[in-house]
Amino acid sequence: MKITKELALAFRKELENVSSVIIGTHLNPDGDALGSALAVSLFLDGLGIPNEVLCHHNAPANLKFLPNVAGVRQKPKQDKHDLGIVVDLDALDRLGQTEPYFHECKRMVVVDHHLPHESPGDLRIVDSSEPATSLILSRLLLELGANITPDIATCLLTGIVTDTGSFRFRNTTPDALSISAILLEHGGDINLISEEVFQSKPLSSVRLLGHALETMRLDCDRRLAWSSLSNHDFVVADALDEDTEGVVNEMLFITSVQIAALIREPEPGKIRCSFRSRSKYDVAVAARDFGGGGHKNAAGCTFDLPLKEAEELVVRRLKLCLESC
Ligand SMILES: [Mn+2]
Repeated sequence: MKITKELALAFRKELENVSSVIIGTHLNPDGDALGSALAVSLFLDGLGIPNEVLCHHNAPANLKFLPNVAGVRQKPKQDKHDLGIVVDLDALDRLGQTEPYFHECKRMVVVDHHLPHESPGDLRIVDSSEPATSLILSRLLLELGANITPDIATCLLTGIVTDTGSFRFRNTTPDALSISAILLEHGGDINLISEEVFQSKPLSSVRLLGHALETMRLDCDRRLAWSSLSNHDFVVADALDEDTEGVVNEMLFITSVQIAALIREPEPGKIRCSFRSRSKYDVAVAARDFGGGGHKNAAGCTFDLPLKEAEELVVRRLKLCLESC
């Protein structure tokens, strides 16, 4: 999305005369969610505008390196805020427990790259064809002539690198690379990001991956792969849900596999599903059927059902996805 002068000025206008800002992002935050939120926070710090980053969940272990991440809170320190800036989501319930604080704000700005869903916000800087919210924000800050510090550059670069799967996913645009180059020039630490995000895994995560692959099921001429992890599996591996990050991709890497799913019960009774697909297959449609969402090739949903039942529903639906192409 081209950030026009008008759009950048509209954003700057939202910041005029505000005495405090809260910044929010989605449940189970990923690199783009936290990278974007922290970049906005650091940018506002630079302007001397008091602000707080709120998130329902704590940062996962592999994002604990992000500048200022320790300051992310579940509840604001202060009561009233003039402006809410929400990044990387398009349905306010994805803010989880932090949602009410944003409703209390006089104005709301949304910066996002998901398919418009509820379309909240007084000012919306949204383009679903962009690979990462951090990329949209990078352009916005560049258009504003903002002082992009090394910390801001690292936050934004983290969002682009994680949402493009290190520039391997199909959403990797020329701009994803050229803006990343600019962020490197501003001191973005790509070595730190690579090491922390992709090359440090807790043992629990590797053990769980092993179990998931060992028990993986295949169907439809090996074009569909899935695995289910019970709560017992999590307990045995001493693992958290964040330890399943990347497991579903491993299944999609199999040559014959077109759609992969990971169905798991990280907490008793709480089922979470992640879907991944190769280019032409749209798993976001399947996720939306179950009240979830996401992107065409990466989506997810949750269930309040026994694991086995959720698995049956998911497998049946994904088979339809395969047949539809
Ligand atoms: Mn994102």
